[in-house]
Amino acid sequence: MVTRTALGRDLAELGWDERFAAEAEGAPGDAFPARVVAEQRGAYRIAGAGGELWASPAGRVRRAATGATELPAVGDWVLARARPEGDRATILRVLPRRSAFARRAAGRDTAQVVAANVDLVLIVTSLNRELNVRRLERYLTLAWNSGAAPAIVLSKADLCADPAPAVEEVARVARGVPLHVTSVRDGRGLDALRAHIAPGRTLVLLGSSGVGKSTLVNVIAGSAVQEVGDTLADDRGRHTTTTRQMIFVPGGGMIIDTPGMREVGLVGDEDALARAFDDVADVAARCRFSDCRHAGEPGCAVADSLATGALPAERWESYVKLRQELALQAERDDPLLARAAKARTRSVHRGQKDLYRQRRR
Ligand SMILES: Nc1nc2c(ncn2[C@@H]2O[C@H](COP(=O)(O)OP(=O)(O)OP(=O)(O)O)[C@@H](O)[C@H]2O)c(=O)[nH]1
Ligand SMILES: [Mg+2]
Ligand SMILES: [Zn+2]
Repeated sequence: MVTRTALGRDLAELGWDERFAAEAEGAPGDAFPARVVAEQRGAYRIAGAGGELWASPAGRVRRAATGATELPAVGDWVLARARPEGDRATILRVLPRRSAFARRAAGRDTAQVVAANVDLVLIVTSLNRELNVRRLERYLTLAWNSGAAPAIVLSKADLCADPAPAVEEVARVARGVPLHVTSVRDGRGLDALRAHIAPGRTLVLLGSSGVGKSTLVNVIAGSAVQEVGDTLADDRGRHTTTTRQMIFVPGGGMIIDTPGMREVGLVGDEDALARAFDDVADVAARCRFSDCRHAGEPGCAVADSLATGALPAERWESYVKLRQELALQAERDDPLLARAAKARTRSVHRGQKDLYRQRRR
């Protein structure tokens, strides 16, 4: 396997390590590892030891993918082979991901990987628009589900007279998650953000359109690599960035800039939810019955905490809503679960029919 050429970008700089190398073992001799740095309508820009080139997945890779999440995504490590033409490559295999931020795309039922093999998920929300903690809870659930650590950026602090109340509100729904208040106008919080960047490390910036993701990328990269929205369009969601793209920070480190998200559809499991709602999980753990459904059982700590206000009602309702959404999705995604659910309904119907029959007799 080719791991370095004369043109070479050090693979370790791109995030390659022994674990990926072990996954790549047994690859054909002419295959080389590369990282997906951009995606445009099914074509992938990959960066490897020999530089960058465009690549497309082998037919076999496309056919084997049972869903969109199995196709390459920005941040993925792939094994590729140069085509005879030389300037293009074929993706032979996507190496197992260490982390993946996925969500359900707008208007679609299927999950989509937004960024793969990231170390830190930076959720950006601006301080001059109405802060939406419910939306933030969704992002945090997805972030915990990704396998990467989350951090929150409250941007445009210069447009907010007093960020303190917002910071407090956010801290309540994001216990223990690093929180950065930033402004590119007065430079606030930027050094703390830069501290997350290191050679071989990958960050992804996520959030609504217009919150200043690309602006932060430019400031951190030290040059205008990404186009940003004009000031008039400020916060109106112009969707300036249209593709996901990995940017190399001079001195080492990578940032994936993403288009503003319209919808943050949930993907994940109970574990991710329990981490995003660790306060709720803590309370529920104190219920008398370990299988408490928090629906009027005696000794229910949730009911007690709601009564005293220790657990805010909105927080609990949000948790219940997201849990239902996840359960519904899990049923949709898992044919076995779906069949079980259908069988359940059928047996209920059958039971009802039997009941009617008995009554008629
Ligand atoms: N006042 C102020 N404006 C900012 C700040 N950061 C970004 N902006 C402005 O916000 C607008 C949108 O910034 P972008 O960086 O394009 O936002 P984005 O999140 O990348 O948006 P999409 O690419 O559409 O998802 C631009 O006019 C920026 O100049 C900030 O810290 N303070
Ligand atoms: Mg942008
Ligand atoms: Zn309970």
